[in-house]
Amino acid sequence: MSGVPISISGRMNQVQIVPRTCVPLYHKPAPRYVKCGATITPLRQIGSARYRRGMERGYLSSGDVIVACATPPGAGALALVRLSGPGSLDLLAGRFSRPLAIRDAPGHSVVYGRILDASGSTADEVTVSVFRSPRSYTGEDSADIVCHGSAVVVDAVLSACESAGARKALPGEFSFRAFANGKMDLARAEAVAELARARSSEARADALSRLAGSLSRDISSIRSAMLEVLAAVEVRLDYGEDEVDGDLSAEEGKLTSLRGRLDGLASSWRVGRLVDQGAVVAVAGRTNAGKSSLFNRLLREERSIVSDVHGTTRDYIEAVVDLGGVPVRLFDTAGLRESADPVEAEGVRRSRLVLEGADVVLYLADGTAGLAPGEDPSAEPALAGKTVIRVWTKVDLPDAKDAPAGWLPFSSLTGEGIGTLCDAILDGFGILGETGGHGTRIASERHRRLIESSGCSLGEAMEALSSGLPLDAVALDLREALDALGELLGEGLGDGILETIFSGFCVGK
Ligand SMILES: Nc1nc2c(ncn2[C@@H]2O[C@H](COP(=O)(O)OP(=O)(O)OP(=O)(O)O)[C@@H](O)[C@H]2O)c(=O)[nH]1
Ligand SMILES: [Mg+2]
Repeated sequence: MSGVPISISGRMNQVQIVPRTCVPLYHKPAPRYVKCGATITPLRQIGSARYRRGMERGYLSSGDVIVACATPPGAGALALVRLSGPGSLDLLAGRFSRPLAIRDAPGHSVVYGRILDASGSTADEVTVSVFRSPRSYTGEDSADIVCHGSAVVVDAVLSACESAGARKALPGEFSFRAFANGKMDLARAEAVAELARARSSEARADALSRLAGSLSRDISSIRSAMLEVLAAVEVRLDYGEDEVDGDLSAEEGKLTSLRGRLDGLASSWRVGRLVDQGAVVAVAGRTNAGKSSLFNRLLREERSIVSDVHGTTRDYIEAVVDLGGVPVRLFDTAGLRESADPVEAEGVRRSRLVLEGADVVLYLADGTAGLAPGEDPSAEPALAGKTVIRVWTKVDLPDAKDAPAGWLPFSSLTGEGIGTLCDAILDGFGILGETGGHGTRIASERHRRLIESSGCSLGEAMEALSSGLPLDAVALDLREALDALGELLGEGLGDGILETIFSGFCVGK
């Protein structure tokens, strides 16, 4: 191939190099194309071949040593300063009381000593975990320095490293390097950030599963199966349908099942997003219905003022609570009534805005007073189209009436009905029966968009196939479906998009 200009063919297979003259979209020499196209490129090749070049052009240059504190700012017993890059261990040795101990340390070993500043004075006593390329998080030589946890100590250790030539790492730059060096695909790198910000046990479990590769494996297996179908289509394109045995009905069946898998992943986003980012639950109802009492009961603290005076809560109050593993932003609101008092009326207006933005609304009615004439949550404009759970409160009181059908009996005083209420809320999120033993879930908007786009292209391929359109069109749709999945794993993305994704990570990750 020497002397022939080359290009990287479609995004489906990143490192497949073909003469530029062969590039036209669906007229490739079949035997070679099918053979190469049916192979999934190892991640290592994707990272090193393409993105290293991209990085050198971008603001995240890969040749230098980077340093950052990986633990949160503020006082703590210990802090972790992370150093990575070619030559990072030599650089550290130059600022260490026992330079040979660092230089000679094997990978995955711990060295004790002192970090020295530029003038040779001790910055801190530390332990250093030494990692050698490629067996490190970033794939480069790197060191995790555990120092004492005060901000001034961390600054002194950082300054010592910077004075030796390291530069401050950008947000997510360690993970970017891990991705660029083929240590993980983009979906797994994103899971690192999700894990770092996980706010509930469910979010942690989901992120851990994605970090372990559950999503990447699902996507890769869908992609392999799609490539097989594409190969079958391409063979017929190149040799003519008459010259190839059998028809494509088996492939049609495969596409239907792949579409189902993609739809399943896409629909897991609703719950995945709630688990990752939290859900909004608002408590609504007329004044004195028992809203603040229920709010406090769910929080297990006396947060909102409770009194028998109608209109006690005048503004909305927000708190975060873990409900069945889901982080929930819970809102107590002002009782819904017409008021001549401008302050209360403003509180009601704001509360209605909260209701409009809620994922689930608990609408409370005082079980002792019963429903007021004309009281009907489905007639409340702020609740239109909402998931509304009707709660019949104060059922511990002797004068409480029986809960009407569709209303959940509840007492903030005794806790009666709280289990059913929590289940109803989770059910409202679509989570009940999902927790525990669920398959892979996605939480990222980017993943949802790409999976939906892939499913959409696959649907078009199926339609083209069943309606007897030329196979060229089927192949084109299949490639688009494959491209979207490749993009999810980080293939074919420009520097700008990658930098945007990684800049959302914490510094030190
Ligand atoms: N026995 C009993 N009393 C309750 C219960 N829930 C609320 N109450 C009483 O009902 C009165 C009103 O309760 P709140 O929680 O302040 O009602 P609210 O809906 O927040 O009222 P506003 O803020 O005025 O809209 C208080 O005296 C509470 O102690 C309950 O489950 N059992
Ligand atoms: Mg209240």
